[in-house]
Parts: sequence; structure tokens; C-alpha cells
Amino acid sequence: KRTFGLAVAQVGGIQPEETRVEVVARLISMMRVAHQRGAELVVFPELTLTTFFPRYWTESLQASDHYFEREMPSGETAPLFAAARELGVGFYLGYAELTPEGRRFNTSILVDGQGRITGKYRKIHLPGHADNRSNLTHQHLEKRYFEVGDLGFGVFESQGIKIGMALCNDRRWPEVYRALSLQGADLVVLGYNTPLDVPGWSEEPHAKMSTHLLSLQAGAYQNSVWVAAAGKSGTEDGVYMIGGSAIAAPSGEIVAKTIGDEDEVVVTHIDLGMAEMYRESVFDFAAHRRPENYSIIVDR
Ligand code: ING
Repeated sequence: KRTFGLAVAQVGGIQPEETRVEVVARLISMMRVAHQRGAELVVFPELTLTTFFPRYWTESLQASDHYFEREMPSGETAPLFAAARELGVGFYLGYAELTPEGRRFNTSILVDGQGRITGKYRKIHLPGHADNRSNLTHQHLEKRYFEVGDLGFGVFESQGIKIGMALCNDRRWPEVYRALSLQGADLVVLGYNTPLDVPGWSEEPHAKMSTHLLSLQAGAYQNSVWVAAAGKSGTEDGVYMIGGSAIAAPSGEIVAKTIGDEDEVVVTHIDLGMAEMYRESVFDFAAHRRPENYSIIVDR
């Protein structure tokens, strides 16, 4: 059995006035809790250093640039990398990236137990809208603030396992998990910020949670991978975002889940061998997949 200590660290609301220093301190204390319970890798949410700023319209893009990171690690985030080195614990972190060329991405990185960046991903499925819907109490302007990611869906060798990354809305699209499992991912890690109300349509709160969990379970089972998802949850500036941070097994079963909507660490020891059983039978891609019949998925 190849077991691996895996943690999802759900981060309760980050208020607009909260500083990166305060947020990083919260993340480090959760990393310590996870380490005490045997975690080797801690998954943090999407955009985890600031409040979910795409809910706000600013006349210029530059007016929101203070929510972005120009370097990683930076002075404020270096202590998190130092804690990873001290504890020998890797982590996944989502943040807003502003490149030296002035390009903006919704980004995540994978860091190993020596504090080295082993992978980087830029969000491809950007939900919401780009136009100013000033009639709404809060908006969902990811299409305004971020470019579509230009790094593709990648799988990275880190801490002896093959890890694919995704971000939030990506988890709702089956192609994402398939693209990662075709590259041999053992595990898919992702962070999310899922407001109860997103401009464009409304669904019941229970449907918000069920579609979130269903996306993880389907992705895990249909691609024989483990899936770990960490949410930014609870109330930020009066806006509620769902919790439900969870780990799904290759059987599609949720094996661990948060129960609250504040800072909360969940740790489970996954058996990577479980995926192999499915990959050698039900989902033996080489034996059973018929890609010559699937071109419509890309051509249309
Ligand atoms: N989107 C959130 C997500 O969970 C959302 C909220 C849901 C937007 C459904 C659009 C449609 O997908 C993010 N933050 O990517």
C-alpha cells in the first residue's frame, strides 16, 4: 500500500481589511495542525491571500492590483515556505498572479517539503462575467480580472506522487480530470471560492453543496484519481461562500469533509494503491477507451 498523509485546510472568510501577514499566520497554524495529524501535503483554497476581490468592480484594473502577488514567495508569504521546510510538509496555494509583463492570472502553485515550487497552474475555466453589473450587491468578475490560463492542465512529480492541479470552476468540467489522469495523475488538488449567489442564475443552497461534491466524486471515480478540494468559506464582507472542503477517493466516495464554514483542517491517509485497482480494471484506458469516437468533444 502506498499511503500518503493528505490535508485540506479550509479557510474561513478573509475580510477586505485583513493583511497578508495575518492571513499567512492563519495558514501556518493550520499547517502545524495538519502536520501534527500526519499530513505530508496541505491543500489551501483558491485566492487564499486576500478576500475574494472579483466580487468588486473597480474602474481600472490597476485599482485592484494590490490584491495580486508580483512575486512568489514574497516577504509576506516567505514564512509559509519556511514553515513547509521546517515541518517537511508540502502545500498547494491559490493566489492572484501579476506577471512582470503585466498579465493577470488566477494561479496556484505546488510546493514540496523542502519549500521548493514544484508546479504552477493558471486557471482555465473562468466563470462569471466581465461587464459591470452595478445593480447587483456583489459581482463575479473573474473574466475581467484574469486571463485564461496559458499553462494547460499539468501533472507534477512532487513528494513522490504525481499531482495535477485545478482551480474552483475547473472542478465542474469533466475534461479537466481526464486531461490530468491521461498524464498519470495519482491525485488532483484544487482550491475554490463558491459564493452562494453568483450573478446569472440562482439555485438552492443545498444544490450549491451537492453540485460541488458531485463534481469531486464524479471526477475522482471516472478518472481513478484521488481529489482534494479546499474551500474559502463562510462570510466575507457580508457574502456567504460554501464550505464542504473534502477528499474524494477513486471509488467516488467522500472519505473526509469539513463540517463548519470557518478555518478547519481535515486530514486523511490516502491509499494511492486504490486508484491502481480501478485503473487496471473498470478504467483501464488502453483496454476500454475509444478516443477515435470522442473528437466531437474537442471539435465542437
Ligand atoms: N466559481 C465558483 C464555483 O464553484 C460559481 C462559483 C459556481 C461560478 C458556478 C459560476 C458557476 O465554480 C469560481 N469561483 O470559480
